[in-house]
Amino acid sequence: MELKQYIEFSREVIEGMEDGKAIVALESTIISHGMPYPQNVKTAREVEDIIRTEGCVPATIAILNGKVKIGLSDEELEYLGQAPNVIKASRRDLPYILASKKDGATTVAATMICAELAGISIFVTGGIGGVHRGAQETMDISADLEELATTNVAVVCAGAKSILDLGLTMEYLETKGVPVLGYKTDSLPAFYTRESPHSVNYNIDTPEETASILKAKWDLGLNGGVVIANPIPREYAMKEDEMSSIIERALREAAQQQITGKEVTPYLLGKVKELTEGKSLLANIALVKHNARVGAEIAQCFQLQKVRT
Ligand code: PSU
Ligand code: MN
Repeated sequence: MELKQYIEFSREVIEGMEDGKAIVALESTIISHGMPYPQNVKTAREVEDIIRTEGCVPATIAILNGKVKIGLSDEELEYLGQAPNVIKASRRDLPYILASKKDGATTVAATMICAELAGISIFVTGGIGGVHRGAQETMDISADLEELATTNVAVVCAGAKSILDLGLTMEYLETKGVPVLGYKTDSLPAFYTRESPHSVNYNIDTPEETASILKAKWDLGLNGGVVIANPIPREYAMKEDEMSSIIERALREAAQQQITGKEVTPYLLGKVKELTEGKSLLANIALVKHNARVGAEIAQCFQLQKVRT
């Protein structure tokens, strides 16, 4: 009863749930803080359509006027893509935004929380947050990792950007018991590139096998998420050395500007975009669409397995 006053489902999601369709959650920070307008709205719509074509129902999650929205209308998506005062919302921001009836774009962490509340198990995005380089001193570790440790939602992503310390991010996930599955890969993808020097825990080839792993984890009561790391399609992948010098420069400028807290990730993402002259945006769009296709296939299999038992 108490919970209901905070959450609103779109008609499409309600009908999808009634019809027993698989629902796929999508985040909104990527729309408001991750991509420029109008590409953000266009991409969000195309990603939703890919999920529909695969026979699932997309549920883009955001907070509008103090309500958690599970599924956005076209007008709401358009508003979110342009509105200047949308707060980047992670776990710690949710209570304030809901109570003060503001607008919030949910990060991976906050989207996982809302998806779990809505009964959605599969979530598609671009990249997760992680342990930042230099975290030994700054203690800058994304709340996404703690969420993966506790909340029962699988996140399909293209790994994490190497603005982060990918090695420490893997260590953190290991400590917290979060499986990192490579989707047809042994190497942890680094968002713009298909490979990194780090290995995933297991290389999984099919959506069926992925869904069985999720089911086994949650059947056993092993709470927490799973990272399903799906490399960027080959034709859109960027060159490793080009990317690493751009990322080094973005990190230097962030340090010079003394950027801290929740501003760090959006600042670095913006700098990388600027320094790659838009090439990174094309890569970003391509990988999210690819994740949507794979995520929808996994969601279908997971739904079938749930029904069978
Ligand atoms: N990494 C990306 N693109 C993104 C983000 C991260 O490559 O859009 C966003 C996601 O919403 C992620 C958030 O959950 O940034 C992490 O922010 P922070 O590091 O402040 O936790
Ligand atoms: Mn941070």
